[in-house]
Amino acid sequence: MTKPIYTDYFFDEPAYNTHDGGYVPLERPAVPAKPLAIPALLKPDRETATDVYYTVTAQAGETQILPGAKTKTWGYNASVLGQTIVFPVGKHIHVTLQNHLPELTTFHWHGLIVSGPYVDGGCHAPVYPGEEKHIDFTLDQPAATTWLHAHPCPSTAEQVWHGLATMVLVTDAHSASLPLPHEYGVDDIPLVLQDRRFHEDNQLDYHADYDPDGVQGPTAVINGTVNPYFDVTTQKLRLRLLDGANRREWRLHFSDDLPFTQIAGDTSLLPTPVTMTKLMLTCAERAEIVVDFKGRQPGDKVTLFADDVPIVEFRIHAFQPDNTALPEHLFTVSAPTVDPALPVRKVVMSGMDEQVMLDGKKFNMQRIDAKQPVGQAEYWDITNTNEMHGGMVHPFHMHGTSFLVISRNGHAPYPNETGFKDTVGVNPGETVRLLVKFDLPGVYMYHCHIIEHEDGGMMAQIQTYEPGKPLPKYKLMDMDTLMNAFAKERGIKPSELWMAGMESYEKMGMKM
Ligand SMILES: [Cu+2]
Repeated sequence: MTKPIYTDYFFDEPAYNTHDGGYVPLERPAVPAKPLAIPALLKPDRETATDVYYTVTAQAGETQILPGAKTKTWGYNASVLGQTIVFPVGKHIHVTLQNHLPELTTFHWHGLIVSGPYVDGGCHAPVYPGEEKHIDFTLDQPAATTWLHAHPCPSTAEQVWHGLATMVLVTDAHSASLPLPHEYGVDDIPLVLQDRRFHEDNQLDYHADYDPDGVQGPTAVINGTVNPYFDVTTQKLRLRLLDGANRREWRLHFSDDLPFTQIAGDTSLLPTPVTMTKLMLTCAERAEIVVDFKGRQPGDKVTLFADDVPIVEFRIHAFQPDNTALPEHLFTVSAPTVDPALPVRKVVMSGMDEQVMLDGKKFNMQRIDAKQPVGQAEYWDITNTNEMHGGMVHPFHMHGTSFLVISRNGHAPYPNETGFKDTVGVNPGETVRLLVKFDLPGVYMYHCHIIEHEDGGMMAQIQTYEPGKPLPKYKLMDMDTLMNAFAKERGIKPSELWMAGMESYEKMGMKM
C-alpha cells in the first residue's frame, strides 16, 4: 500500500486565528536577509560517567534583531532565547538555576517528566533576582524536542515575550541509532517560531501590545532572526519546529508544495513517519520534520511559509547524495491499560478574552483541583466549549506527564499525533480524549498554552500521589506573595502594578 501524502492542516478552518477580531497578520520582512541564528549548545559545567552538571542563567541583554538600535531582550545564557540544552536520558542531571534578571522568574521544563511543583518550575518555584537554586533529576522518557521557558504567574506571557524560551533536546540511544539527520547546526536545526512587534527604537512594548486573547506581532522572528536564510549543505535536513509564540498558530508549508516528513511530535518520535505538504502547530507544540532536497541544484532556494508569508529561506549548496530511506518504524508506543471501571475525567476549557476559564473557574495557586494516583492510567476528556464561528483552538498542555491522543469527538486523532505529546490543540465544540498517566508524585499545572489565557486563569492543578502513602505537604505559592515581590522589584506600590492576567480576574470579579 502506498502511503498517503497529507495535504491539509487537519484543524477546523473556521477556528483559525486568521478569523480573530484582533488577528495580526504577518508582514513580509522589509529588512535584508540574515543568516539564521543557530543557538550554541550549552556546555556542561562538568560531566562524569553517571552525572552531568549545567548552569542555566536567566539574564537581560541587548540583541541586534533589526538594523539600527539593539532590542532589549532576555534569555538563558544568551541575550535572547538561549543556548540549546541537551539532556541525555538515564544520566543524573544537576542544574544550577541563576536569576540575573531584575525580577523574579521560574524555570519550567516544558515536556520533561520531572517532579512538580519545584523541579518542574511552574509558578510555585520562583527564583528571585540575584538568587540561585539547584535542582536535579534523572529522565526516563523517550528522546524528544522539549523546551525551557519562564512560568511565573501571571507574568509568564510577558517574560516569554521578552525572550525567555529555549530548546531542550532529550537524547537517547534508540533515537541516536536511527538513520536520521543528527548533526546539530548542520542537518539538525532548531527552529523557534515566534512573532513580535517592534516599537520605537526597535524595542518591545508588551503592555502596549496586550490582548487578553494572546499577544501577536506582525514580524516573524525565527530563532531571534528576522528574515533568516539557512545554507543547506546536506540532502536531508531535520527541522525541530517549536511554536514558541504567545498566541500565533503556524500553518507551515514550503514553496512548490515540497512534501516533507514528520518524524516526531512533542515528546516522542512518531511510530511511523507521516508525509505531508502542510503542518499546523498550535502554541507550545513541537514537530520534527525531515525535508529532502533531492533534485535541487546549488543556487536553488526553497522557502518555508507561514500562511502566505515567507519566514525562512533555505539556500541550496552542493551536497552529497543521501538516498537512505527513513525507517518505516521509528518508535514503539507502549500505551498503559485503563481500568474500564474508572470514570473518565472531564476538563472544560471555556470562554475567550477575559472570560477564559478552566472547569468554570480561574486558576488559584492555593487550590488543588484534582488528584490522581501515580501509575494509574486514566482517560481525560478535554472539551473546548467555544463556538466554531468566532471561537478559537485552545492548545491544552499538561505538566509532569506525556499523554496519548486517543480520539477527537470519537474519531481517530490526526495522523501526526500518534506519538506522545504534552500539548494538544482542541477545536471549538470538540472533545479530545487523552490517555494520561503520571509517574511521579507532585503538583502539576494543566492549562491553555495561549500564554495570555494561562495568565488570565485558564489553568488548574492536579496533585498526584502514591497510594497508601501519606500525602506530602507542598508549599504552594500565592498570588499576593508573587505580586508584592514583582512590585518591590519594580520599585512601585502593589496597587500600581500592571500584569497581563490581572484584568482577566478583575473584570470577572475574581480574586487572583
Ligand atoms: Cu486558550
